[in-house]
Amino acid sequence: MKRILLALGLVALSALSAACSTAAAKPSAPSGPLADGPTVVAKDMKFQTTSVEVKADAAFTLHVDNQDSAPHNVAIFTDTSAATAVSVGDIVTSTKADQAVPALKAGTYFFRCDVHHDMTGTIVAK
Ligand SMILES: [Cu+2]
Repeated sequence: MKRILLALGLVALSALSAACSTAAAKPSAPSGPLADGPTVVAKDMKFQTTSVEVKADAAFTLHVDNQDSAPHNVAIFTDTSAATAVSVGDIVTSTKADQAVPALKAGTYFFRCDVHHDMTGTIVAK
């Protein structure tokens, strides 16, 4: 009987963790060397940097400089529908953070703050 309860508990636990992992759709960070990338400044509840250019097909470090006392992050998506994330940075307040972004194929990407969806910008990979 104890064994059955234990098995049921494990099933419940794995179902729970599966549910959690779908909720947090955070893509994994790239491994290997990263090129030094651009800096995105957040200030006065806006991205002061709304368009950045990066090298295509090369993982890079995005520097996020949040000068606000409000929490911001940079979440990068394949397009403005924000359906498919390619990199989701940690939400930070009044500090700088480095974000490891996987190699992007040539194209235009959309980014926004997950806390304030009206804070948006564009990353162009060339
Ligand atoms: Cu924000």
